[in-house]
Amino acid sequence: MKVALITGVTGQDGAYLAEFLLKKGYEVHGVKRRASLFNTDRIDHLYHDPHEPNVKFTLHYGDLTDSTNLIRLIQETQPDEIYNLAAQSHVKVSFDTPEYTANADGIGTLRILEAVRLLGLEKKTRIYQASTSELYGLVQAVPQSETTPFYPRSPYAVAKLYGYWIIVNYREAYKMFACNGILFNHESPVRGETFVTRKITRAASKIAMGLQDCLYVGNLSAQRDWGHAKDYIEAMWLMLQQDVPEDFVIATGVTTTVREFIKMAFNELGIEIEFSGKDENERGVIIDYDQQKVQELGLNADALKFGQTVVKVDSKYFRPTEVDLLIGDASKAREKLGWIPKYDLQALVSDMVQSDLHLVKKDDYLKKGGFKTLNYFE
Ligand code: NDP
Ligand code: GDR
Repeated sequence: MKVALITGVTGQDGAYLAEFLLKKGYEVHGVKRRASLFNTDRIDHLYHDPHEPNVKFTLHYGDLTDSTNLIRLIQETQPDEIYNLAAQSHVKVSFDTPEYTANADGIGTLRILEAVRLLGLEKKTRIYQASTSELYGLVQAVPQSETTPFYPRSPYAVAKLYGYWIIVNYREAYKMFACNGILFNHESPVRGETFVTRKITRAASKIAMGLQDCLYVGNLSAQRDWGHAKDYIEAMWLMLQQDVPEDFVIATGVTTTVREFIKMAFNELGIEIEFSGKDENERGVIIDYDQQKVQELGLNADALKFGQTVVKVDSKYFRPTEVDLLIGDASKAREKLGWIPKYDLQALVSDMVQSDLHLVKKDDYLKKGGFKTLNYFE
């Protein structure tokens, strides 16, 4: 039985990957951070009481900023594969916490490589590094492939650039099996709520139920190559099953603006949005809705008014330096890994909106039934 260690197991990708590896028969160890509240929502369905027999999924406390912790965890678990997914992963937040981001995302990668080396596991342990399309930053060429030059545009991307190159360096210097997956944006119903896609699908669902008036966003013209996380975690695993360690771009090859994503999300709910105005004055307005669909989905028709502004721009969401256009060329992954995504953008939007609508309806139902979140301070 193969043993995998996943850092960032409580995050979007960590949760999907843990589930995927457990289904493949792996023994999976996950690293979670200590928090003052439970932070394991995404993996609770995989967790079993450690007192039960044959438990295959174990959680350990840890942090990428703590070398001795990482050395001990790797020594205890002796992993065949390490998936380094842990990171301060929010690009905008990295401008507020640049030093921490460099420590966790950049030096954290080095700590893992050094731990494996110190323990003499270079020949046994294969390492996957969560690299990113943010490395391309300021557009040099499109579509972006493994050979496109990097030009990072945020403290996050600069930290990940260090992570990328230290993986390449240790592979060349010490013959370690270490790979960079240069993954373009990938989303899902469990995407963090402050990333733009999830922010949009949650807000559209709330607006359609009459529980929110307006969605405030930043740069509507940014273009991203959005795929589904379920497809992307499979590519991570495939990279570590090859004979030779290499870096791969993982992307759909289709790019879309934030503006268009918003339209698609509302459309999934039968609501048509039109944008007008420029820059900070741009806004999205309801111009039509499909009454039959609204009824079928159980939305709040009284809350939907023609001409109602449901999207506004707030400059606080702009970044000091932006990445305008990402579109990936995953030909190498297709040819060498046989990787082909199953979800297209429409299927992704649909999956996310349906899931958020379900959650919003559940909350609404509980509220109407007189239940509210327990407030200890009341
Ligand atoms: P998430 O933000 O959902 O998850 C990040 C995980 O890292 C969480 O489990 C978080 O813990 C953990 N973490 C953060 N800081 C530390 C630390 N100092 N020590 C230990 N754990 C830490 O990210 P995703 O799942 O979306 O992404 C996974 C990885 O892939 C990240 O490295 C990200 O940068 C990278 N990436 C993501 C892409 C995407 O589109 N999703 C595209 C390309 C790369 P907690 O739950 O406690 O916050
Ligand atoms: P990104 O994802 O920065 O690409 O990083 P995010 O969803 O945060 O932003 C995508 C684009 O949307 C624009 N945008 C907004 N973004 C957010 N978060 N909130 C808004 O209100 C908003 N309005 C417009 C942004 O300016 C940007 O252009 C993600 C993360 O998962 C990284 O960890 C990963 O490396 C990259 O994807 C690939």
